Amino acid sequence: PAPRPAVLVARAIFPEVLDKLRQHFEVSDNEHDEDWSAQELIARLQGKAGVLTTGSQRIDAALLQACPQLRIVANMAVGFNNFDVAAMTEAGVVGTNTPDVLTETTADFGFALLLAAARRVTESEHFLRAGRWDRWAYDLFAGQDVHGSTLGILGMGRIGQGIALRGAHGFGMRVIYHNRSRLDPAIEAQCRATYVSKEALLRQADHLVLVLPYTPENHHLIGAAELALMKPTATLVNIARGGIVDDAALAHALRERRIAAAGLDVFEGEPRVHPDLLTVPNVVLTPHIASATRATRLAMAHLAADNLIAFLTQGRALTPVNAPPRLRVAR
Ligand code: 8YV
Repeated sequence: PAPRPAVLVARAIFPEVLDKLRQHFEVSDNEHDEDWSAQELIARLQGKAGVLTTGSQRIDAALLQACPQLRIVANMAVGFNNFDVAAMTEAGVVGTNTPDVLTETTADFGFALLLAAARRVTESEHFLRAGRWDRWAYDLFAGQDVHGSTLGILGMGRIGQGIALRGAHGFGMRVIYHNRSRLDPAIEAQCRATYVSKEALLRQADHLVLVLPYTPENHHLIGAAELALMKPTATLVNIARGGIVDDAALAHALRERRIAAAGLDVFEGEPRVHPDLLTVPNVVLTPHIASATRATRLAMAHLAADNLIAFLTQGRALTPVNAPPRLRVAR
């Protein structure tokens, strides 16, 4: 029989998913979830036909050239801004992501951050834990209403639509959105969402949720000028990617109360967080956990593994993000 392909699981992962991969491949893993440098990753990829990785490991032309046997990179994430897609396509390497399985969980979390920021949940909890709650007061942590307000969504893909559905049908919100392209009218009707320009979105939203992919064009899409267009009572939520928001400008706008509050799950240069964000009170900060329920992370891991299995045993990935005209051949 032909030797089994070798794959690398580059981050620690569910044992049952490793076991499944071991049924098909010679598997090397990262049991202790070490933070490998690009050089270490390249060293460990030698002789490997596939890799299961996450958004924190960059797949670029230099890596592809240094790993000539690599044929597929399976990201355990829907976002794939860690891929140089053009370089992968050029090299004949397939990239895959994990769409759909995390949509509802991530949309739920968008609302968790929106509600927590608008209603000042963590800020008031810190106050209580510090032993400072000694009386009722008419304006104690008075925040902004969510129900019946205007929900703005920037990026109306699967997760954006999940947020829109929750807002329109659960909270009676008026939904406006901006996207690269307008949605099909049937989907707009289902989400009760109206397409507006980016400027109108910024001006009209009471709560603005960012759910768009991070591309070079989207770097600092929300900076000082955009924040200045927003209502002073507005909330900004980022569950997309750090880098889409200029974190220094946001911290400044929050401190000056140019906007009321923010909820952030992603940061420029994470896991480091801009020090100014750590000291402003009106921001809810979470460590990139929007997809983190056990069930969803397990589904993501299985889908990433199934992509490796489908591609390396049958030549067809399940959820590819590119379609190289000439695939690398096994050697
Ligand atoms: C991942 C995410 O957990 O899917 C994405 O794009 O941001 C998260 O669900 C994270 O990127 C780790 O890969």
